[in-house]
Amino acid sequence: MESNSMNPAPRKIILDCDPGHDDAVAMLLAHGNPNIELLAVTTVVGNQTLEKVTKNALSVGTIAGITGVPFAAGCARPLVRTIENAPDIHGESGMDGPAQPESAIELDPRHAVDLIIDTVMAHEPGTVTLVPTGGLTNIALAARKEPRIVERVKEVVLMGGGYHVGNWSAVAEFNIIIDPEAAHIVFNEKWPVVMVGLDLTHQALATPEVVEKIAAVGTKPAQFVMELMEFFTQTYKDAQGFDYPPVHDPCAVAYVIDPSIVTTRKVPVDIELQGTLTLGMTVADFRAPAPEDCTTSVAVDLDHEKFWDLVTDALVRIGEPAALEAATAGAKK
Ligand SMILES: [Ca+2]
Repeated sequence: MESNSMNPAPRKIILDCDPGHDDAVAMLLAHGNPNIELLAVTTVVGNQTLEKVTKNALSVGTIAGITGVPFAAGCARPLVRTIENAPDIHGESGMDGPAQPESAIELDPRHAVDLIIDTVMAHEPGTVTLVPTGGLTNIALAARKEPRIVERVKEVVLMGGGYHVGNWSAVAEFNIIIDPEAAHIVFNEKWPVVMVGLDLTHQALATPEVVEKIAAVGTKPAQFVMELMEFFTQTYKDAQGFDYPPVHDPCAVAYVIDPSIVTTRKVPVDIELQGTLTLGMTVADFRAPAPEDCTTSVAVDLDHEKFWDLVTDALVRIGEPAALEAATAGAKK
């Protein structure tokens, strides 16, 4: 029933990310889609160190031409575990492949956790959606530091987990296993959680057809995405045997834009913290219909064509951002 044209007001989101090739696409989609109002971008250790992913986030913001949106750095390590990064997938910089422009964006002085809390508390209850596309450290700490955000947040639409599949272990996905205690906090709070996991994102493959469509946009941001996909294709082939890379993170943004693109199923989900083989598993209990008070649901099926059309459309709308021109000119001097 939902469609782009029927959405009356843009959905307000905070993107909490660890760019990251697919985080970059998520940010471009969020910025370029008229049904999303990007309130803040926050970063968290994950695909690379906090310092690197924060630098990458500012670069992507510059490439996208994002202005007037605060960017803040968050947690530099998980709550309990030691730091685990993913250079085999994202390279040494966390976003290897394309050249990065000088950042035209200045970092907000606040800690990401405080920016998340401030932003949620400053808006009407039920209007702000959190979209975490990295480990859940910042989100968990925000819920602990200011518990009132839990009932104010509209929903948490996160990329992470998988109910039938893992990628960092046989049964656990990277964003969850790098900080399982944080994930445990987020999944067990009373806010609605939509888990956009590997079951869904492994359907979001950047096929040659997709890359061709993006190339046809013909702008610098589109060229940037193509170069990201080129690198991502190679590492996903080498590290995980994929023919085409699954572009995980924008799937969560796409669900917020148009829920008809992603079908979901309500099911209790909890996080394994004790398992010797199953640490960080998102355990979904499908044995019976979900109880009335169940707050978690999982993404099941993706409309591949509509999804990539949204990404392409966002790039068309972004065009050639003036801020990028300025930053590129500055870098040449
Ligand atoms: Ca990510």
